[in-house]
Amino acid sequence: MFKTTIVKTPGESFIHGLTTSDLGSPILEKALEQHKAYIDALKTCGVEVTVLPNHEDFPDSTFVEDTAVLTPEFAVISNPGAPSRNGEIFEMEPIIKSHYENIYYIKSPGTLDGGDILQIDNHFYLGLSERTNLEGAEQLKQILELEHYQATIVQLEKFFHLKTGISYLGNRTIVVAGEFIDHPDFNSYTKIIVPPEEEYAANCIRVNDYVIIPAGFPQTKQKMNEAGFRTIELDMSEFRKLDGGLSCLSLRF
Ligand code: CIR
Repeated sequence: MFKTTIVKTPGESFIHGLTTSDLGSPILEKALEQHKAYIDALKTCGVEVTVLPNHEDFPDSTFVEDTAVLTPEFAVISNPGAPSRNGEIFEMEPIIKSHYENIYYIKSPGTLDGGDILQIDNHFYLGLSERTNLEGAEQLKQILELEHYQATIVQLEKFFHLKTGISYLGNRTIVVAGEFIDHPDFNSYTKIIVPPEEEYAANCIRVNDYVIIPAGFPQTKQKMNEAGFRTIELDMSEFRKLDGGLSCLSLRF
């Protein structure tokens, strides 16, 4: 069960955030509405939501997930791999300190984005991506093993972040797309397979009794519902334009 979440309002500079997509510039007003709906959905799931104000120096800082890895016992402040995002951790650190006593740090030359870290029960999967390097992943692996978790490092082929292509729903069930559908590291789980045309729906979040999914992906939604998961759909169009998904917009613990 999650009790608490942290989100951060997009600022005016949000429209200049990093992207690899060709979906056009986000519309700020729409992004703000979608962000409000996201907060409402989290509240429906029964969690407290701490809303941090926008910070104009950091266009991507609404994607708070990348700044930390949180567990019930300890927090790890990440070291985001994009230079324009690295300073986001300094604003997040005091907030995390207000919730945790046991805090670790990923240190340079290690880099790590929270979007590359997937927890499945007591096992973490650490993606190596454009943002998370081997040094960063190995630092986190050591921390996790010290804290009695298991950790597996996974090399990404095409996905932006690990969680762009895989999510954990609970009950040993994962949602997988693209390179993760037949990936040997994930073969022991029950899989909900996302078809190529719905790939964006592979990033979804289980929050207590619900799975929050992006709107507009009916096949994936149906498969989740048939597997017994209750879904809440949210329009994510403006965050998608900046390579952002549902998990990126919150820290959950
Ligand atoms: C970036 O390039 O860093 C942002 N535009 C998107 C970050 C998405 N975060 C995530 O998947 N955890």
